[in-house]
Amino acid sequence: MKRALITGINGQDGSYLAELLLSKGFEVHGLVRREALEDRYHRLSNIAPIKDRVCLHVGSVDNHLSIYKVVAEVRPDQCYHLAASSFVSYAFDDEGASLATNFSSTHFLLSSLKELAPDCRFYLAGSSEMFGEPNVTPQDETTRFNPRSIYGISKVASHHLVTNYRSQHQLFACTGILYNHESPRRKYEFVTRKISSTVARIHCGLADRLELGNLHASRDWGYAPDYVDAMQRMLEHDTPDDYVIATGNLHTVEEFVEMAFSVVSKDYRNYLAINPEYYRPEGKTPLVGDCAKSSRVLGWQPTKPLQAIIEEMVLADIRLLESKT
Ligand code: G4F
Repeated sequence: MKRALITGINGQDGSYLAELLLSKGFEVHGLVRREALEDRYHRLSNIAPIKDRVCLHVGSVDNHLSIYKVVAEVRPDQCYHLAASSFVSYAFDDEGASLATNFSSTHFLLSSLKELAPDCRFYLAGSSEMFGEPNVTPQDETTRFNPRSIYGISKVASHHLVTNYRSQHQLFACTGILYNHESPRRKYEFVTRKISSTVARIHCGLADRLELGNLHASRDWGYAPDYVDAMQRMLEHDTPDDYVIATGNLHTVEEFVEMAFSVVSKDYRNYLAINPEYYRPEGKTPLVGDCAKSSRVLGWQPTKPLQAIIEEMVLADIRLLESKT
């Protein structure tokens, strides 16, 4: 039986990936912090339905020794590095912590795998933020990186580690350059979940307004389960490489809001308020991806249109509220 190790296993992507790997017959291992084990209800909620089928290891991605020990114990065939400080800020606040965690953790994993499991296939969760302010649109694997956030910089630096371990140490290592991907498991600080959860609260009579920042910001939003499928395809392919994973469709935050309110048959203009506190300056060139290579080489395609993703998110948030009353 093949073994997979996932960092960030309880996150949106980690939990969908764990389910996918279990369905394919993998033995699934996850790295979690000690406090997550003590507070399973809140911190391990996404993997609650599969908790008896995954093997959790206590450790921290900030700590080389702890990574080394887990890799030594699991000796994985595939390793997915999804854990990261992932909120995007252009303010460069708390830059040391994000840089250190995102870059060092990639290094700790790659160096441990090289010593202990050199045949293990490695996936790094890269991001469209690596392109930051791109010089072309749409972006593909040949587009020059030009990050404008600490998060983007940390992912570009990590990606360079991946390509070096691939070429210098013959590790099967890939970076997936993933554009925004959403689901009912998205964390609340991201705009899509903020919108779906607030629409649900408004629908249930628990809120009367939705406060957002830049409504004209646009994103290429896809469906998280499709994106974890792409990760797995990368590691199952014959040769290691890097891939853009995106839908190629751009929508504004305002369009997303309108679609979310349409799920509960309400006019969004009656509820929307702008709060400059949430405003983030947009780049001049929109981040929208060209997934032709992943489609051609991996046979990957996005499966769910944005309206259907939004409907799933809003209905799930309504069910969540109703289950609490
Ligand atoms: O949902 P967001 O916070 O996601 P963002 O910054 O695009 O980052 C996400 O996707 C990246 C690409 O895959 C990942 F690398 C990253 O880790 C994360 O998963 O913001 C989306 C857009 C932004 O333009 C933001 O300015 O929504 C705009 N926005 C407008 N009002 C808001 C709000 N974003 C948030 N979080 N909250 C608002 O009230």
